[in-house]
Amino acid sequence: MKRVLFSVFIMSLLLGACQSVPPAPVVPPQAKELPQGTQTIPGKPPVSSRIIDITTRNWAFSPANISVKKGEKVTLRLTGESGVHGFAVPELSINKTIRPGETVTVDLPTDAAGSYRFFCSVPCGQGHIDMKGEIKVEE
Ligand SMILES: [Cu+2]
Repeated sequence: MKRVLFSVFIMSLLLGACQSVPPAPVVPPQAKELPQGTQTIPGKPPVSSRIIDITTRNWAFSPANISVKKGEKVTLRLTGESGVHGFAVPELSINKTIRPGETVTVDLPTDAAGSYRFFCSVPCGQGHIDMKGEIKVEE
């Protein structure tokens, strides 16, 4: 009788061991979508940057005065409302053209404190000369 019980015990162990456990569904790792304005540096975790929205229209930038902190990660998001305009910051090697309905992003270098003038670099009509502004990078 003991033998029978022992056999049943062994059989139940074997059956239990053979029971297949359904494998956990493997979800393919998908490229995580990073929020807009996120900058990635190889080997470093992504850093979110502050997005500053600027609209371009006949004949103004809005806002025309921008303040950022030195070393801050900043992305300018330029959206065209009317007219074709340029956004030029020669000291920061930035020169972009923005058309109506178009959005152009540009990472703003903030490694050096100072005041940087920007202006429209596309001849756009009578108010062209008034299209200017200033970026302040503060310590
Ligand atoms: Cu212009």
